[in-house]
Amino acid sequence: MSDLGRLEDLPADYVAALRALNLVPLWPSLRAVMPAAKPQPRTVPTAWSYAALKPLLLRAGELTPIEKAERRVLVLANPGHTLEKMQASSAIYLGMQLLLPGEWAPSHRHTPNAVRMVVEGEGAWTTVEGEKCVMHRGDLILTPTGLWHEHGHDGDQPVVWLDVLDLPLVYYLEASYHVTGQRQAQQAAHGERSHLRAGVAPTPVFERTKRAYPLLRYPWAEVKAALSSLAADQPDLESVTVTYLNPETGGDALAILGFYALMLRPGQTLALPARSPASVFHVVEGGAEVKVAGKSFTLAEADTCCAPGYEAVVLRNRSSSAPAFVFVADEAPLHRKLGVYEVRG
Ligand code: 1HN
Repeated sequence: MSDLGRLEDLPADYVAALRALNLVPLWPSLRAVMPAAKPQPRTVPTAWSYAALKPLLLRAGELTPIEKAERRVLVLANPGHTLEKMQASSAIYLGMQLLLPGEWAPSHRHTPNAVRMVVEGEGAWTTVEGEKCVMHRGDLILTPTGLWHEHGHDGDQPVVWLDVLDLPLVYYLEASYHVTGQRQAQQAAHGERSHLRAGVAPTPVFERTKRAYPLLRYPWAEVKAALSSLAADQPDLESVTVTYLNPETGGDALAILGFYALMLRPGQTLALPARSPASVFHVVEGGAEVKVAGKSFTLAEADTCCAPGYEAVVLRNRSSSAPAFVFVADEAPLHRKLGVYEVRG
């Protein structure tokens, strides 16, 4: 590969004349915007210990009332992007949110898509377009783009959940904004009652408009049961993984980020191929070791880490007697839609 001309090789008056007309020569920057063979991601492998962050999150509960925070969140920021950018990867935002008993995080809607993975505590709920979604540990609750949502808490202990949003991407697109609203009236209809039976889905014949997101709450008990059955039915299956789907379209639950749950059998080591999307791993039950790009993280229950794209990831169950369950988020739906999705052996 030939060396390309540098900016310093050009006469200063020429560069100044270009700049005055808002013009830039491509060749000095061509290799930076399109590196050879593989991107050079800013995203660095990073892990966040729940035990370490929890006291700081609880302290936020003392320091800042919910009225002053709206959403009381500590952002899991990737230092490779600089902390101020508040991103875990180029498209993924992660945050740990605290809601205390009796608190209410007011209704709003916004363009970024969000999901919540419940980490700890009972008694909280999220209302999405009037549908009350109770929050138990491990449940996944969607708040898709444009839908009203608010959080409340009728229990007596702090509740913490992991927020995963496509905020960095939507912000980059200059498409990020929110609208605040009134407290929602809660309706009886529940997508999870009618949409959670695998194999059949409600089929509107006369309805002109379908809800784009018919299922908003994916209870952990159901997901865990699916993984456990899959593992028992297929003893030789290496990757015991399920995808959170839209039950009416069969497509990904949300348009930009993908969500999955995987089970590591006792003692199992699972080598995932290098794929173009960045990904996030959050331990729901058990303990796991994650190796990526020369880094190794020992994760306990409720710990979270992120991995850049284009790197192989090795997951290992730290227990030889119990399965481990891991929630995964990645940028695969986005990469597929853009045509840049790759798996590299
Ligand atoms: C948001 O609306 C929530 O509704 C949580 O709980 C985190 C981070 C950035 C922008 C909006 C929520 C958020 C957020």
